[in-house]
Amino acid sequence: MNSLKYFMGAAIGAVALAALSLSASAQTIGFSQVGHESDWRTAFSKSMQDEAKKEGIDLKFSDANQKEEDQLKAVRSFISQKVDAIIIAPVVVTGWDQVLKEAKAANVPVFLVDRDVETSDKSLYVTRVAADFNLEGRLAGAWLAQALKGRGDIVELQGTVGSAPAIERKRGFDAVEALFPLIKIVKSQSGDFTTQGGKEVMESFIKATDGLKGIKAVWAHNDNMMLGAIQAMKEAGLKPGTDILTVSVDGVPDIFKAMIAGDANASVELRSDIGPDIYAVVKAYLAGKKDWPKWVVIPSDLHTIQDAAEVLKRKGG
Ligand code: GZL
Repeated sequence: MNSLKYFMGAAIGAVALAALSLSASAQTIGFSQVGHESDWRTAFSKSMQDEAKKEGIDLKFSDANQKEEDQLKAVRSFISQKVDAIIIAPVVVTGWDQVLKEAKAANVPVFLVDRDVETSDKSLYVTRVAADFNLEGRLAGAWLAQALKGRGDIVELQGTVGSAPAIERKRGFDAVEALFPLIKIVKSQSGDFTTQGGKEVMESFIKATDGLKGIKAVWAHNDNMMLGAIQAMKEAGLKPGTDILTVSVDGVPDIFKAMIAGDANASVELRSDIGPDIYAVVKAYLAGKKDWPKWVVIPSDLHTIQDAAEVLKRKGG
């Protein structure tokens, strides 16, 4: 009996010691980031890096410059370095099963953030901390439907082809516009979530429609493409924000400056300061809380000129 009691005591002591040492020692986390394609992305990266410093996390940060092959390389490197956890913001939804299986085989827990993957085996990752892109598309679609009073031709600047935000924002927006048969997307093309991409696509739209003739609004899957489109419209002598309404997503400081200047109308804010939310989930998991839902949702809400100045101030703009 005594030997059993001793054994149990020793076992409990060892587990407690291991848990204490895990929480006391700095965790090493590998983070595979999409890139630096937009103001939102760079703000999100800053949140992850600043918060890691604050919490004493040893963060191995990899910027893939929007290339999936570089993300896959980074994740395999994190596995070989035996990090405590891997965080991935996957640039596109496909092509992840194999590397996620390698992480699972190596007992390295994976957390998805921001974007999403398509996989039949959701046990390959612990959870996903991200906004609801479909809701963001619906919020943008609902605002525009009422602003257009239910009728008008619009053009669309899509995000990165094959990325979860581009797929789901389009789905959400289209679902709302389907309720308004007199609202029609007459041109739609990807600007890859960049300012330059949005500018170039808008320049081609202006050329193809003889100066956006008959176009009442622009819908862009993120603010940076909209900011590029606004540049192109103004260079063509058009009046975005008045003759041509604008709605986009991210809520970056420059879109609120454009609203205040009268060049933009609405943006659905996507929180970028989510480093603390993400590390709270990862640290709780590493400390023993294993039962996470497959999606921890970060709220998004729509802003217009009505609260542009207040939001810009909150963002330090
Ligand atoms: C959405 C995020 C998108 C942003 C863009 O969560 O993945 O990627 O809307 C960024 O600014 O490029």
